[in-house]
Amino acid sequence: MALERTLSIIKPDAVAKNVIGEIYSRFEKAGLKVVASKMKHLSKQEAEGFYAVHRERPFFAALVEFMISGPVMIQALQGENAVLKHRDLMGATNPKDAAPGTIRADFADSIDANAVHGSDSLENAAIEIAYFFPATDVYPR
Ligand code: RTP
Ligand code: MG
Repeated sequence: MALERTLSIIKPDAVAKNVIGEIYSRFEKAGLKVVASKMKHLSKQEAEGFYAVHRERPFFAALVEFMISGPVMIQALQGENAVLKHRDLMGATNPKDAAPGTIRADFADSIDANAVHGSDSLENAAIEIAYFFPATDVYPR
């Protein structure tokens, strides 16, 4: 197994529910370490740029509006197999399909307000971490 980094976002719905600590605890118990972190209320331009791969999808406008509806908590996580491990902790995109005990099963209300984001590949993880954090803000450097 390889030591990887992945990007995690606790979305506005979960920040509003006051479960940042609960979600961080799940990361830590699974062996994922927070190596960069910040709270931010994204601008429309930042959210559109982050989800640019979905620009042509029918849900794009709703996704961007949701992501700018309140502050988010953004973190880089590091650990063995971090990308897949984090996706497993998150659960399926639609909380109706998310396995019991996953973050989305426990905290997401709908496919739109689905509590968390996680990078879907090692390649995208590097791009997404760099989108929010200069290399000097990820530890160890
Ligand atoms: P994320 O990028 O947020 O971690 O979620 P994901 O990989 O599980 O899902 P993705 O396909 O990348 O979609 C990004 C976000 O768009 C919303 N979505 N809505 N209405 C729909 O059919 C639909 N499909 C996707 C979700 O909020 C999803 O998290
Ligand atoms: Mg995705």
